Amino acid sequence: MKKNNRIETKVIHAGYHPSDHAGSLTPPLFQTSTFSFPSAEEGESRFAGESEGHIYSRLGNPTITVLEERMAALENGGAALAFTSGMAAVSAVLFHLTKSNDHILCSDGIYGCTFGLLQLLKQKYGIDHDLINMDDEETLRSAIRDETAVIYVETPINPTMKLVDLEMVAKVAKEHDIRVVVDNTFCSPYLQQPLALGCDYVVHSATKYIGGHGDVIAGMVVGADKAEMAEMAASVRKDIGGVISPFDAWLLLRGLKTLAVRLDRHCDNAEKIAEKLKSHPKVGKMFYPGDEEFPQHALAKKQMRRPGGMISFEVKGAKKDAQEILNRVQLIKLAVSLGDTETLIQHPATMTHSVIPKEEREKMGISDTLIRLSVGLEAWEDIWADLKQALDGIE
Ligand code: LCS
Repeated sequence: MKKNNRIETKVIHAGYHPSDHAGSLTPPLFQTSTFSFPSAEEGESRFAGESEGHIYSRLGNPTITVLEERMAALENGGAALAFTSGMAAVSAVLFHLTKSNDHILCSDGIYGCTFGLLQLLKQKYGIDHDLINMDDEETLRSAIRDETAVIYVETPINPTMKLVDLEMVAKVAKEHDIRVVVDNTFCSPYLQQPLALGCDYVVHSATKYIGGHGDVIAGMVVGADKAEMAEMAASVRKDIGGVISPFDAWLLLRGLKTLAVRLDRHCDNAEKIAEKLKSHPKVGKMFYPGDEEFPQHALAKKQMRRPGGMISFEVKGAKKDAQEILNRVQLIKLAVSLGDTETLIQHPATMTHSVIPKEEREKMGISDTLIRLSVGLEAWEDIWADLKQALDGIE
């Protein structure tokens, strides 16, 4: 396959050659834990890294390799590693890049379990962190310490949809020799490519848009530098061991084939739903990068191909009104997760971000009336009809 193929083509072909596998059109599922060696000498040379054959599926498996090569191609990275969950991917990259007493700078909003992981790193290894508003270059510069090893960014931030200017962050980080890790879960490589903007690592909860069908928990790390990724494979991934299962890798490869088609439809539907939500009398503030009044609309246009399928909004009223909307939807499913074919709705303050203390949560912009919607692939008219009846039903 040509390296300069478009992403719509790469999602289908990158990293796989049918001729390597008896012409099988789709990558075969190597559902095996181990690989037999033709001789003791060959076993010795594989363990010594002198020959290329497989050893054991925690160290490498042909189905997983296709997924990793495909994701590296999609993010324009040097190499990728697949993990058993998004959190396994996030923790692997942070273990890889930090040591005791280092410091991590974070965007002022992150997924609840990533927040939990940062507390754990602090308690156990003295790795401190600060969550800061990265809107302004000077604020970012002044928050950097001698011990800062990583800048960790979500953009859009889950669930407030705030954006971080990746080109600016990468530029500042380079001046200080700090690695930038971007959680690209909300966009997928189809909508945003952090490595092309100068960042060093991308992580994904592949559970979301990469898989796309709500049937797998998985994670990915893609690194710009192939040698650094090889080190990570040989240490953190091998010895902490959160490797994806071959079957889950196969499901992700199947999901990825339709990434571009799905994301376009997610974006089309979200555009329609946002337009309707904005003029509904029960809706207060809406947070959607595609909205012309969204404070970072220009940045969205600069670094995202399209605004994505996620919308958050505040309900006029109190927590009980937000909960009532969640109780009234029928077609839309009341569930955490996102990026699935089904439209999902949830209440971040009591669900995905409930582990974050209330005061900190409110600083991030997660109020008790905030609702997060992952717009699915159903007919947008049906999604809206359901949401409208739920909104109309509150006092
Ligand atoms: N990063 C982001 C931005 C996420 O939204 C999630 C999960 C993760 C990492 C962790 O991935 P996992 O281990 O679950 O594959 N986010 C969820 C959410 O918003 N609702 O349910 C899970």
